[in-house]
Amino acid sequence: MAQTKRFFGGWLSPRRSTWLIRATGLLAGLALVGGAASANPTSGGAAAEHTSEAADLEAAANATIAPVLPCSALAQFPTLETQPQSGVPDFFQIPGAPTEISSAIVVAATAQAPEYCDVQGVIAPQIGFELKLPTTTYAGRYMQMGCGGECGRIGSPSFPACDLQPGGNFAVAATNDGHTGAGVWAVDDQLRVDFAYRAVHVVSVAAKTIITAYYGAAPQHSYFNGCSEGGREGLEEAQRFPEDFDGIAAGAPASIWAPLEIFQAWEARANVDAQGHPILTADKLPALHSAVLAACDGLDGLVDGQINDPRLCHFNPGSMRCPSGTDAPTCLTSQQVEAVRKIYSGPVDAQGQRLYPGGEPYGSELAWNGWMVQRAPGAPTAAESLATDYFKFMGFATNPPASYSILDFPFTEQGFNSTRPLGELYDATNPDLRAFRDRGGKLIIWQGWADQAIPPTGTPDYYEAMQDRMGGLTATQRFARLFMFPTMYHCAGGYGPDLFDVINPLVHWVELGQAPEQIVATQTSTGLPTGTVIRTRPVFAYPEQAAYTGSGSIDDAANFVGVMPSRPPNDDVKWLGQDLFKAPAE
Ligand SMILES: [Ca+2]
Repeated sequence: MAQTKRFFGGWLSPRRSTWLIRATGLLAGLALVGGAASANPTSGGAAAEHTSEAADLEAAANATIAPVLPCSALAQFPTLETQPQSGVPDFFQIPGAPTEISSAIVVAATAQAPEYCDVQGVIAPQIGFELKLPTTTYAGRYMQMGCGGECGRIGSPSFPACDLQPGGNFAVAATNDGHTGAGVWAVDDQLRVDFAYRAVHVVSVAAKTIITAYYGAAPQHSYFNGCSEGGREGLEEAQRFPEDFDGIAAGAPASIWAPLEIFQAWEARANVDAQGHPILTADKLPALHSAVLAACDGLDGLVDGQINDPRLCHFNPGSMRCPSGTDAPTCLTSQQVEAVRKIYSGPVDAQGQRLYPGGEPYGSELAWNGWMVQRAPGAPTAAESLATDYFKFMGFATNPPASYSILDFPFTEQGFNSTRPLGELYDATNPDLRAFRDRGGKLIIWQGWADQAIPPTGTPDYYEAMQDRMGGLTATQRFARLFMFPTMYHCAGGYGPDLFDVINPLVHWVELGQAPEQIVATQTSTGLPTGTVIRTRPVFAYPEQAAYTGSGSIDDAANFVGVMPSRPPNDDVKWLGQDLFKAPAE
């Protein structure tokens, strides 16, 4: 049993076998049910001992774990001084995570979700969460979903597919990070801490306790999956609470949080004239994007409508300048040329020192609509809203006056340093992941090279710091891998292949020991998985690059191979916050 064994097209690690032994041991007592067990009832009971080992493995792999409690037994209302039901622990006594469960009801199966016990609760002081516990299809795995923006709402967690649990489902949870709405909540110091890192941690603690009570056993494997703010949460977990999750997928992490708000303020300011009017308008973006592609597509060695590494591009917006006294959607006014330069540059002070490790990446132009370019006249942009909320309510120990606006933020070294004290709370930039690595944790970081919301250059910059701290690229890749998707915008969408799955690679890595070498991204006619496939393209573990073999369609991933650059890329960006990528006390 301790040997690695092939089954279901995959490989079992000794660790996985341990799970199987434990799961098989539960067969009689906990009524394991599932696809294989249903098809062959004898494999679902004590007779499993008499089947061949392969059949045993197959049955256990497909097995699901049934609850040992009715769903409604999980509800607890400490405020009403009701005692927990018999056999249910008092969730209010969870160390560091006093929990009230206000609702626990069974929700019927739909086309998108299995039947599940819907648990809604609060962890003190006011961390809201929802935990969905499959009633008949739970397969022993827990997955916690990340949030977006500054959170403030519980995004109803969905049930992701995973080929190691055919017919089975994760228990899934999500949290509002301890507050509702935007901005004003952050006047409370405890709520700042809960948002920064505590909420995700205590929800994982409470969820595992509830799972243990409901199914009679703790989850065998725990995962975290998030993008943007959720990517930051994933890195916070790996850095601060390495025991919480076995596998973490951190997409487009907003991990250099405080400086990122300076970036947002800069982008918003870059596109407003002295009278407060927008400079660059949405009608200019298609021509700008086309001009950038024409200038930079081929720099990666293949003219395919993709800029594989925008750092190679040096597009001059002045090349699009309209003839004097004219204006058209196909050209930029002189004022627009200057605004576009600032947008690509990202925040700098008067001496040219960077206040963030990057600006808008070349290729991202079409996604600027709504970000720092107004979707409609007078509509607030995302960059302005995020930066305003942050500097008014979250960014300083003492909030500025109510009249404060991003026009008041000085793009100076002093201005940068003024964000440091609270940045220590929110930033997830510690490269020392030894504790996470040593307990067997696996980390997939990913981002789009055309991310309009978080400049993608900051992510390889952090990954390089991680390599420096963790013993180099090879040693780091044993537990943490980075995937950069060339044409992808922020967390979703893009001007090329932007659909991919990160769950299966993560689960396979954690449970089967299969480190992901590549992730194939797909582009479809509609941008949805149901559309007609236009292109597939592999993305290799950074810094390996996809290279065309020279024959066959460039729209078929099969015609690309991974090539390591002859020299390792230098991902260090010179900027004022380089010291943030050091472990505390280093
Ligand atoms: Ca190209």
